[in-house]
Amino acid sequence: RAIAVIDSGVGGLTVAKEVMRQLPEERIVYVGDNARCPYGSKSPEEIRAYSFQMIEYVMRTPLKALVIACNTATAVVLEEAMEDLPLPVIGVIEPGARAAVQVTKNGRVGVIGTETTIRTKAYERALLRIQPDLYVSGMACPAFVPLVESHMANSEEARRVVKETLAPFLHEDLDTLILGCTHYPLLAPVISEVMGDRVRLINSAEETARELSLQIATDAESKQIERPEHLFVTSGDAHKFRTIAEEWLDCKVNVQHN
Ligand code: DGN
Repeated sequence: RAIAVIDSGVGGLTVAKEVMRQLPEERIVYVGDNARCPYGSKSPEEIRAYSFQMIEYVMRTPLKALVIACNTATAVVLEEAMEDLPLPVIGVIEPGARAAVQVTKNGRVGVIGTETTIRTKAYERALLRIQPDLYVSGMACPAFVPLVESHMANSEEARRVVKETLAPFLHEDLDTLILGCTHYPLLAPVISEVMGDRVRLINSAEETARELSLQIATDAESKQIERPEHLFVTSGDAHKFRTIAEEWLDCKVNVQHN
């Protein structure tokens, strides 16, 4: 049985990469809805419909667990998916929130994500459920995803955009910042440079893979597979997807269009 990782496009590859690193014996079936990406600016109804289409598709494969790697989709459908599906369903928001609460010393946490993720206040609710007296400040950063998608995460332009966008955060005395979007770990060096050493960045991808490893018991059958053959399915252009996936994951990948 495999681990399903679903996302609006390529961003969830940051989560898949962490799953491969932390659980190298597990087989991954990744589904990216590139044809309808980005989700960040779509309505909750659309995001719900698209997410459940991906879930229905991937549930045809025998699965151990389902990871909703997209922050926006997690914010909209996680609770419903957990109720409906007969297997562990892990989103990216709870693990990120839990890690932030453990890391913060002054109780002042920032969250950055897409417009929908920030508007739903899903991180804020998750954080305050764990520690009700936290100060939480959210900010939508719609310019960040296009920077990453156009391979500019390390450019001067990225530095300028990140600096300009995060400027209001510099006066909020935050000591922890949650990277609440799949793409942001790729901008982490620039974000860290702008926010300074005092601010710890929380990578939801890393925390999600950790949570997954706690929830599934690696069984004897999968332990015997030395190098599991992962499968990547995209609703968009398989060739484009393969180029990005091989660059981000640093290995050859098997991509299908569906
Ligand atoms: N995967 C989305 C997220 O984590 O919110 C980012 C990409 C998008 O759909 N805008």
